Amino acid sequence: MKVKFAHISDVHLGAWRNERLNELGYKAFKIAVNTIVNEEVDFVIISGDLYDVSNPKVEVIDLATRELKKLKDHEIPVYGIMGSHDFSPSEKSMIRPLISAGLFKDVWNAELTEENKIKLNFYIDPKTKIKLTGLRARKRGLEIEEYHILDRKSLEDEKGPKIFIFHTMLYELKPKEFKDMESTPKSLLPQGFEYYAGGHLHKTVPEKLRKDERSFKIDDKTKIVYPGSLAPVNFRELEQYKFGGFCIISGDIDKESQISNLNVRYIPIKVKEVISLLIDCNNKSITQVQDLLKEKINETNFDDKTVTIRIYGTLSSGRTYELKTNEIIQKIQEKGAYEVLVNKSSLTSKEYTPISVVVGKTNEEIENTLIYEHAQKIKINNIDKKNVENKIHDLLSVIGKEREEGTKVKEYDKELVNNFKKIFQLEEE
Ligand SMILES: [Mn+2]
Repeated sequence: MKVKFAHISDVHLGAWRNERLNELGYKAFKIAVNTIVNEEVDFVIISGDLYDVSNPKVEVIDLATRELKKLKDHEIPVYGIMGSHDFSPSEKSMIRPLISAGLFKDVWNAELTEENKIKLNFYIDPKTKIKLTGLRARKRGLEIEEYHILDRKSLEDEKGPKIFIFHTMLYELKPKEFKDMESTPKSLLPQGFEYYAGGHLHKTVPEKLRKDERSFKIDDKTKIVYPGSLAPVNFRELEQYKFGGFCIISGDIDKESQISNLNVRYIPIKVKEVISLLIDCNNKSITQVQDLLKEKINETNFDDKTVTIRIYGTLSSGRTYELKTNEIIQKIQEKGAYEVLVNKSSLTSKEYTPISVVVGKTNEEIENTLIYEHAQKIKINNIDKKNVENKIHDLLSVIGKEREEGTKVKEYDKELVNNFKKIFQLEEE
């Protein structure tokens, strides 16, 4: 039997605060859907995080509904599970209306057995008779404990071609740069499935899918696939990956002998070219960095490109805020860039040396020491050091105050701003 299906993951529609960058994500999803229609696949798998939050804004829900409807009109069913981002413990995920409308089939169908094990039931694709099941994610990787009580035997005993959909990092496949990400060992997955459709990891794994070959024959060692995010969803992904994509799996499955001969192919989606500048500030003065930036901006072609600029290192003199992000963005936009993102999170200055953290004391004492040391290093006109110290304490206590039950967000915000004004003796103009 010939089969062909698409595997998408981590779309994160609406993940950016910046609408121009969200547009790129929407476009990537539209391109993916059009490609899938043209490829005439039997079905689509979405292994979690279609949405960036469980209750996205109307534009996002509208777009997802419209695009999934296209697939339905072409009689291409969509199977999936909820990811860590679009799952809601109170069942208030906006994936629900998609399920109700028959645009998305949630294959997570679990029951608790008498032995306190989780038994997963299969859904059979009407056309190919492939059996699908999966384990949805929960917030903060809480689903990991469920792998330990998974009734693997019933899953492994099930006859016929099977696909397992999951949204969890597997320890053995974890790339170095994600070493702190929670994961579960591969051995906790049920064995004997034809394909394991992974989600959660935003990097494409196996990595060779993004290299020149972009396609390989699946064997026992390579049948767990993470396509990675469909489009970059944060600064780091834009800078490192530049683009996202999804997978198309095709080949033969022999239903009787359960021998499969499948091929996986990566489809990159490049909506806009991404250009990334790295500005090393180590041992440079503010003026030197400004000159360097000017030179780089002058010599680079930004036409209709998405631009990321990472400014990092330790300035020999000057303050980090003297490199004005807004001005940099404006200059590059004037040269025709589509959108510009500047990251200064790893920029420091020698004028602002690190502070020693004293161990072995209470949190409060450590906090007091840190604030004292900071205050000694900050120069603000007309405010003496003791006063700076007090103001930091005041600010922290204001920020630390939680909104009380019953007060509106607006009132809370107003109160916060009022308190700031009091601390800095600012008057409304
Ligand atoms: Mn994700």
